[in-house]
Amino acid sequence: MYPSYCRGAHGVILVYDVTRNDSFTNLRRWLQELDQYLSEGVNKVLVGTRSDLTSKKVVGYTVAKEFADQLAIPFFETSAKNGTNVEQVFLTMAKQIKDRLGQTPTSAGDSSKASMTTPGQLVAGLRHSLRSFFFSPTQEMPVRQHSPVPNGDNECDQLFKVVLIGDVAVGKTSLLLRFVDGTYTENFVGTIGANFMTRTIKLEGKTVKLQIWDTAGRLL
Ligand SMILES: Nc1nc2c(ncn2[C@@H]2O[C@H](COP(=O)(O)OP(=O)(O)OP(=O)(O)O)[C@@H](O)[C@H]2O)c(=O)[nH]1
Ligand SMILES: [Mg+2]
Repeated sequence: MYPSYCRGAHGVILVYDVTRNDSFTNLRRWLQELDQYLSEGVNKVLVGTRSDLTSKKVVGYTVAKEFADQLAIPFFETSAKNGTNVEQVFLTMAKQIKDRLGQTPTSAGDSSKASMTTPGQLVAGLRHSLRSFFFSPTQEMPVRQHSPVPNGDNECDQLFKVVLIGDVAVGKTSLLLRFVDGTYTENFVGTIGANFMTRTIKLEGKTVKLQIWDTAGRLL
C-alpha cells in the first residue's frame, strides 16, 4: 500500500502497545517502509500506549527509551484511558516541528511561516492524493474533520501535519480522541483507510493547528 497520507507530513508518531512486544519490534519495519515516503528531517516521537495496564506490561521503559535514543527522538509512555502524557506527546511534537521549521533559512523574515504549506494548499493536496488513492474519482472521501477546514491562512499562524503510525489496535485512535476530544472508550472500532482530526494549540505565542492523520494499523 502506498502511504499517500505521509506526503508532506511534518511529523510522525510511532505508536506501540506496552503490553504487546510484537507491536514494538514491528516499529523498525514500519520505519523502513515509511522512510522512503517521508520528507527529510521529518520529526518523530515514540509512544508506548496503555501504560495504565501495569501488570500486563511486557515492553520495559528502558528498552523503548534506548530505541528512542538511537533514533534521537523523544519517548513517552501514555494512557488514553487516564490521560497520562497524552498532551505532552503532541505538544512535544509541535514544538519540535516549530523549532525545525524556524531553523530553515528560506526567508529573511519569518522563516518558520515562509517554509510551511498553507492550510488551504495542504488540505487541497491531501484531498486530491487520498481521493485518487483510496477511491474511484466519483466516490466521496470519508475524511473526518473535527473542525472546519480553514479557507485561508488567517485562522492559524501555522499548520502542522502529523501522522500516527503503528500496528493494529495499539491505540492510535484512542490517543487522538483523548487529545482532540478529551474522550475515551473501551470499544474497539478499527480505523479504515486514513482520516484526520485537528486541534489548535497556542505555542510560544503563535496559534498552531495540528492536523493529525489517523491511519489503519496493520500487521507487517
Ligand atoms: N487500557 C487501555 N486500553 C486502551 C488504551 N488505548 C487504547 N486502548 C484500547 O485498545 C483498543 C484499540 O484502540 P484503538 O485506539 O482503536 O487502536 P488503533 O491503533 O486505532 O487500531 P486500528 O485503527 O485498528 O489500527 C480499544 O479497545 C481501546 O479501548 C489505553 O491507554 N489503556
Ligand atoms: Mg484506529
